Amino acid sequence: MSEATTKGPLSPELLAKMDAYWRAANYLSVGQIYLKDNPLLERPLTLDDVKPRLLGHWGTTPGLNFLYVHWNRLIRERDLNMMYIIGPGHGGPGLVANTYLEGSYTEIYPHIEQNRDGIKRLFRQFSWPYGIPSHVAPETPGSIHEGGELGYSLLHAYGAAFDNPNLIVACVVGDGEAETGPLATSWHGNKFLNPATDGAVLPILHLNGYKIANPTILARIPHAELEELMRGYGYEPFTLEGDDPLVMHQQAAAVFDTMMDRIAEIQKDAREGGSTKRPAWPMLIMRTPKGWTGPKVVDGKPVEGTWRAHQVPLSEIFEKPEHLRQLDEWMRSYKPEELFDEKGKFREELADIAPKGRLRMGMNAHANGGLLLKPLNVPNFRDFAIEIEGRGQKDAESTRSLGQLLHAVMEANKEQKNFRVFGPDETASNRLGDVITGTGKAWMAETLPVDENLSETGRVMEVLSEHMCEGWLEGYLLTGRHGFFNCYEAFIHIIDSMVNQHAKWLKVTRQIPWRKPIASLNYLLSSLVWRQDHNGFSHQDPGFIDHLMNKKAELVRIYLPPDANTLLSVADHCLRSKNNINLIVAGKQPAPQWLPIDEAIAHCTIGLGEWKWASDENPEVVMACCGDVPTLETLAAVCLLKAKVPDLRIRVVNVVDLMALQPQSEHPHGLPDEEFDLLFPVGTPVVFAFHGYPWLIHRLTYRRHNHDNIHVRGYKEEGTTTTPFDMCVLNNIDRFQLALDAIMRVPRLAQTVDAAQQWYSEAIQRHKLYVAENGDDLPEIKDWRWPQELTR
Ligand SMILES: Cc1ncc(C[n+]2csc(CCOP(=O)(O)OP(=O)(O)O)c2C)c(N)n1
Ligand SMILES: [Mg+2]
Repeated sequence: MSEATTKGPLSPELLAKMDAYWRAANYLSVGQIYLKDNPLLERPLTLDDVKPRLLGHWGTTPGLNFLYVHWNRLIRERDLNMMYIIGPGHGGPGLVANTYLEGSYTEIYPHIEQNRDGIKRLFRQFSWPYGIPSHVAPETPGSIHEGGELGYSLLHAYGAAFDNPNLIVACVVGDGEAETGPLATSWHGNKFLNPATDGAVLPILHLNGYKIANPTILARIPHAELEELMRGYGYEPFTLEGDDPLVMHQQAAAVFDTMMDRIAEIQKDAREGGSTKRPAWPMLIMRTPKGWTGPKVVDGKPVEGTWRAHQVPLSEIFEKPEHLRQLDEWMRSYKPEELFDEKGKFREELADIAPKGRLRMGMNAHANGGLLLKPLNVPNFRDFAIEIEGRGQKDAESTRSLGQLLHAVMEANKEQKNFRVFGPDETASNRLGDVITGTGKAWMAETLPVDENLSETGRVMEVLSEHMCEGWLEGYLLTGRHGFFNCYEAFIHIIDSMVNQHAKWLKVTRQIPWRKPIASLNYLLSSLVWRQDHNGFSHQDPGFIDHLMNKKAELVRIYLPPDANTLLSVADHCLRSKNNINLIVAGKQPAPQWLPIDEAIAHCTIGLGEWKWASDENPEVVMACCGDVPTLETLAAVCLLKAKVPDLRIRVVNVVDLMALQPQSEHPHGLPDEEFDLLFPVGTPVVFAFHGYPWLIHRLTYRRHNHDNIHVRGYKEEGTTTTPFDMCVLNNIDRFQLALDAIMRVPRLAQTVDAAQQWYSEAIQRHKLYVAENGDDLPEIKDWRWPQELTR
């Protein structure tokens, strides 16, 4: 060893062991991509040893492995509680290799033994049918992050660090990943992280220079500019650059010691010195070659240090003998005989430098959040119920009651600090303001006297980025806590893709016995399509319901409570549930209140049911509704019908739990067919007013016996800035339309259809003229109340 390589904090012995450890991780990573046999290279490689399909990503992996070895040293020397999140999750083989070397993999999967057979199985299972995925995944010990879809690593890291003061979350951000919108905004997590009460996030920008086929932006701006960028985000940037492994180990050890010391100082200042300043947390820019230590040149073209190293650098093993030879040479360059004994066991003296027990990153309990999950204390939601005196006589903002419940939940969990509310600047606008009082909103940036409720210990997380809210909440849930996300209905689509990934994670974890259930991901969508009084078309889109509906039935719950008491009951249920994605859609505008709390609870428990107080025996038509505005319009339509055809027998059915409409075979909440048939008798027409796109109701009910008689009205993409009732008219979900629909569907009223159509046209014309002239809805519409004499 030259003097240059021995200079640094690592003793020559430790340096040699760390380098050998890193070589072992690299060896096992390459082996996973290529080999199905001959795992220790005890004979020259032949084509029979090589997998028929070469799948996986080499390029990012050596850098990730390098960091793992260094985290191991820091954990051992400083007794750290550390998690590792890798943004380029396609570096999966690296994390599998490292958790194998530290022993956690074998503990969780005993068939992957610490010997030749075990390594062979480890190699074979990777990217193999029914084996393990090529990315980090729920199957990977120590991971809370899939990383197949790039962009969310730093958000997950911050989410994990909130309220975990003793945790350090090391997070690798790919330089390509850093170009994504969600990642680009995530650097701002440091404006919300409190060094006294939260853990630390240690971002590593992995500047290997390339993506799949292109250079990365951040690798091609002057280094000083990149450092300025990071300083501008409020970090203290450190740099590590080079490609000589031994020199790099020493330099890395030195820089990580400095960074860890900085973190310790920052935390001490805040925890003992009482500093409330926003610190400049350290971050690292790590400039190393893509595919470091891999083949330098293949077929005459440079590979190491270029984008060509991204996936499988030698991809024509079966076509080109030279590739097989190069693979053999590459794998032997790691000197496997020095790393594994004759039985294939990782050599004791090398294994010994890894942390032990729960300190191993593959065994960190935070990465299996369900292990740490404490039940949420949910106070009695009946305390916030609205008194109902006469159906629909009193208006209330339903979400305001929910805000009171959420505030009480905050208070009840103040000690255990495991509940946060997330929202993109809309928590107050969504009438959930009560949750902000008391605890305040998290904020570590500057404040001015004009600000309200900003606090470094705030527990409501508000930032105008749906990506940040979603990513933080996911990280918070995945590490064993509880949360609630409120958002405008139209803009929740921004995180469609993120919820997809979370749904995949939950689906897979349900099949993995060692992954314990985590708290559900809860959404409240408010500021709904029907009531965009000053925003209009841009703010109108109920399609997130359809989006979630595609996910695995066992995961997804969708609720449309029609009033405050049903909302409270639904929210209570969601806050207590596990491993689900719960979507609640509820309006924030003053609206009539229908059900006393006991009735609300009973109604929500079944998920749908007849509102007997508004219904007749032996119905000739069923007026069904789902959502608060459709419920109002339906009841108003019943009232119109009663005036026009006093002896018409009508049943009102309200649906809170959309999933109950499906057959039981499709969803665990599905109503049994016999009960469905009692509610919607075969042959009886159903006029169904739905909050969202109408086709969804057909999709959910197409197997029901009475499906041919279900006629749905819903949002059909007619949006604008207009009056609330005119929105209904534009989409044909208004009370006049629903009443006309009923008349047109009831056979004995066939003779009256022409007259009813005439009546409908006149009513709509009157409405249109009035709205155009007065800029507001007709008083008889606006002030309409359910007539008490119609209550049975
Ligand atoms: C959101 C998203 N877009 C595109 C891809 C396809 N993709 C997979 S890897 C990759 C390049 C990643 O580059 P980088 O983050 O620099 O990772 P590394 O160089 O460490 O492999 C791309 C574009 C993806 N996985 N996710
Ligand atoms: Mg890259």
